[in-house]
Amino acid sequence: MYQCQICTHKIEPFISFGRMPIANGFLMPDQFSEEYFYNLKVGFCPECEMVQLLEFVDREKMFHEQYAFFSSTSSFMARHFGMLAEKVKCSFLAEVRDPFVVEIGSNDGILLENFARQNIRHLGVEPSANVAEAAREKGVKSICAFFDDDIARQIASENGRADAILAANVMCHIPYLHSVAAGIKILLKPGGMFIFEDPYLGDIVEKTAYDQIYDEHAFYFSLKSIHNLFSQYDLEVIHTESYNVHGGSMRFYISHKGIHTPSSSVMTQIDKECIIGLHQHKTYELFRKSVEKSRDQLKRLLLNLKNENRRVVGYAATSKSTTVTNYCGITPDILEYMSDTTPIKQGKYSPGTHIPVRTYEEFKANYPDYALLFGWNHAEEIMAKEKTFCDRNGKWIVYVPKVQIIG
Ligand code: JHZ
Ligand code: SAH
Repeated sequence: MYQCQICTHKIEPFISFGRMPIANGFLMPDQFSEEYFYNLKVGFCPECEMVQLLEFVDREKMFHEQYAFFSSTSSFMARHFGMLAEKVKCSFLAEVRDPFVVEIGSNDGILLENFARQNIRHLGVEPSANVAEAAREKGVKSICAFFDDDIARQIASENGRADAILAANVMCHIPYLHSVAAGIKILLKPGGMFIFEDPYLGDIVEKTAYDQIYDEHAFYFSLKSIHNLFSQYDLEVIHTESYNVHGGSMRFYISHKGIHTPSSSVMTQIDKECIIGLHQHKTYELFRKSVEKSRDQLKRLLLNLKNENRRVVGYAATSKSTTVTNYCGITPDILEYMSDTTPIKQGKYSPGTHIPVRTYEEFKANYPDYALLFGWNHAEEIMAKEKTFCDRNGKWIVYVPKVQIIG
């Protein structure tokens, strides 16, 4: 029996992907024999409505001094975070004397650099030492730590409380969310705002985006599940916004209870969640069926192309690709290599399936017949810069929201 991380109620499992390696655990051949695996399974809590992993990987195995994901690999994301920073400055810092901004999971400083550049007091809390160092090189103040209520207390006593606490694509990574919520309660000024965004459960379900499910993503948030958690700490969701980044994300604005009147977006979103059925187990059973169908179609397509002797390579060695390659059985005889712009991944092999990761230059120098778009969430950015690939008859294979060939 599995217990909910949030409310301890019994969880209803609904999908299992089998044995999985660490999504960002790109490795060298001498490490193949000691590769770590866990069981990737997801369940739904009928009590507090939180969708969550059933087995967790130790955080130190995922986030460390060799962390492979650098946020600044996407120029679209840099622009997205530039706009978030402007919004925070105009809406929440403009009236404050000497404001202070804290970011949880600040990575290479993609968001905080927008505050550092204007000498706004800021602090990033980032446990992966290599990306934290990259942020420091840009002038972003970063401490190397996992955020929790102890760190919150320490930051508040050393710097005072924060006017804004920001967190992008990190809240869903933290299994011990009670400690995080308690930390927010401690660190946030009475009139301050906690703003965070993560891939949205509604988008994952509606688009069959099963590759968002991997070790780092402990939770898949709905507004209802977020409301149920934070209301226990006298914190309330006062506004939500949807963005199309990372395949569909939800931004939550949270403040101390009773300070702001919630906007109409909150009730509208709760109603939408009821219509999609995010509160019902049967929605997740249907999701599982769609995932299995998607896997079978992708596998069949790739095997057909192999039989026709077509060259197929992966485009972007994303974390998400680890779920797809392992779950669908995509091996080096099917996929020649994966091209990626991140130096730390290049020359290594993909987790579990051991497909070589090569440079982007290699892709450009000798275009394949097909590119399997593992970075489908960046399709607009990627397709805009890969016009030559299409002009030379190259075709894209995408699998979200459905398996199809484009081009
Ligand atoms: P991208 C990571 O997921 C991990 P990933 C994490 N768990 C999460 O939630 C999100 O980020 C926020 C490559 N790339 O952004 C670079 C190209 O090669 O979808 C990166 O290796 N060419 C924290 O890994 C990878 O894609 C390109 O043109 O699924 C990043 O993939 C672009 C744009 C990217 O995140
Ligand atoms: N905010 C960036 C980075 C997301 S990657 C963006 O949206 O692109 C997630 C980051 O959170 C990683 O750099 C990881 O090291 C960090 N992280 C993981 N657990 C954390 C925790 N408990 N506290 C703070 N950061 C954490």
